[in-house]
Amino acid sequence: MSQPELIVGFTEADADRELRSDARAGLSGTPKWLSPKWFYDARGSELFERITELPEYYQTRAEHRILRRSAMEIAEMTEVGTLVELGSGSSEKTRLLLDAMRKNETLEQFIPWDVSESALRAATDAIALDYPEIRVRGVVGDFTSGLAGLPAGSDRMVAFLGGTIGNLLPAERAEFLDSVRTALHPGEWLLLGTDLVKDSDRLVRAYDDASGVTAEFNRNVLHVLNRELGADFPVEEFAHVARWNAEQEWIEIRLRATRAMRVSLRELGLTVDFAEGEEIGTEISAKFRIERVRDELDAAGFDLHRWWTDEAEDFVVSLASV
Ligand code: AVJ
Repeated sequence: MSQPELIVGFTEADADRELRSDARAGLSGTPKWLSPKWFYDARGSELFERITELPEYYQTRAEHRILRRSAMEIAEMTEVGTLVELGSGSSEKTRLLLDAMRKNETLEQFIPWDVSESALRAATDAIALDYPEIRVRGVVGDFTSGLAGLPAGSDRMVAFLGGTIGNLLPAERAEFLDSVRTALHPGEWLLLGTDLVKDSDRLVRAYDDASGVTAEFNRNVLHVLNRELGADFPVEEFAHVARWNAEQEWIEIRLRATRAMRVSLRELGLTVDFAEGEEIGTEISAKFRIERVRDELDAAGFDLHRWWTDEAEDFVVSLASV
């Protein structure tokens, strides 16, 4: 087995600098806002893994079913030599694609790309062990700010699964899709997973589960600020809020201060006042209709070739090319 390579384009120090500037900007303005990317320290990543197993959180299972059914077809249609996976995390579902591409004997390298160096190391080691004939090169980086540094190639597929594109606002999505299209050559591919608009009660339950795991996941961002920035958020005094925004067709996750309070962020020399009931936005998770997926891909210069949904039409995986 060849040793997996790791290209570090984003260090702990970069992450720290970005957390500081995000926290300062997000907590000084109105309404208050913290980016969902700060959920994912070790505990946050573990809580997210637990979310994927909740009865209410259908997305991961739906996407898995879709890929189980379509992976061979995807491999045959695209015959790529390089698979790039953005936000790869544990790369579990990617194995379905790797297995199909291996059967097809075209795949030469796998490039998982993630901001978390620790998650990436674990994933690259595991994949390199199980797929010894594939070259594994991990990239540590924040792909939302562009794909500059994407290893060159001419027969690549970028996979962005899990519905994570829903965390971006429409303008950010357009910019992101444009940067992916710019990084790719004609004939190369994008495989995109998006959650679909559905009954709002089901959506809200998926983000406000009965056992409270999502609430813990949401509050975890305050633990991150307490630890990394010497803040003194009384974490348990923030309530988890999940709301369906019918106009924008996205779920909004927030943390609501249950009393008036003043919080200090020692490392930033910043104090932040909260009114009772004041909320911090921590995430949007946009839900799509297939026409919108097509329109946004089209606007970014992609051609949608095929898409697959699960039986309940909860989720869609789309295959597009430049
Ligand atoms: C990892 C961004 C796809 O939006 O459903 C799960 C994160 N937040 N529960 C999502 C999440 C609350 C998740 N993504």
